[in-house]
Amino acid sequence: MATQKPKKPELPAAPPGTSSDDSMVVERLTQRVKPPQMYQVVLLNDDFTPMEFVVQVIQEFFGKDRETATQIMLKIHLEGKGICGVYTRDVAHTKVEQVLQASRHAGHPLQCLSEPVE
Ligand code: TYC
Repeated sequence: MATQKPKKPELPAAPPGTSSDDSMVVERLTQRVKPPQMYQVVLLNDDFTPMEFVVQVIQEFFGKDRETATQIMLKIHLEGKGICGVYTRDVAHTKVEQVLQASRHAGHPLQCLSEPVE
């Protein structure tokens, strides 16, 4: 008599989302992510930093053209503070550090901060 291959016992079909053996079942879930919290970078007015320096800072670090930079600088001068740009947290933090370093290097007391957008 020929040797017979042992037969695997038949298992009932596993219900959807489960597995009848040890393999892993990965369900495809629709991933919904919230947009990141954004941060606005704000410059504060002071009585000492030259207007021209502020305009150059806004152009260099916030990518504004000269006219827009001048408008933002004048708003800060008249109202006490103004938003120069809105970024994700780490980018906003880096902008603040860059502005503060450039200001200290030039010997100006210009203040810059970032805060979460509502
Ligand atoms: N008030 C400054 C002046 O009269 C100009 C200035 C504008 C300073 C904006 C800071 O964030 C600032 N020279």
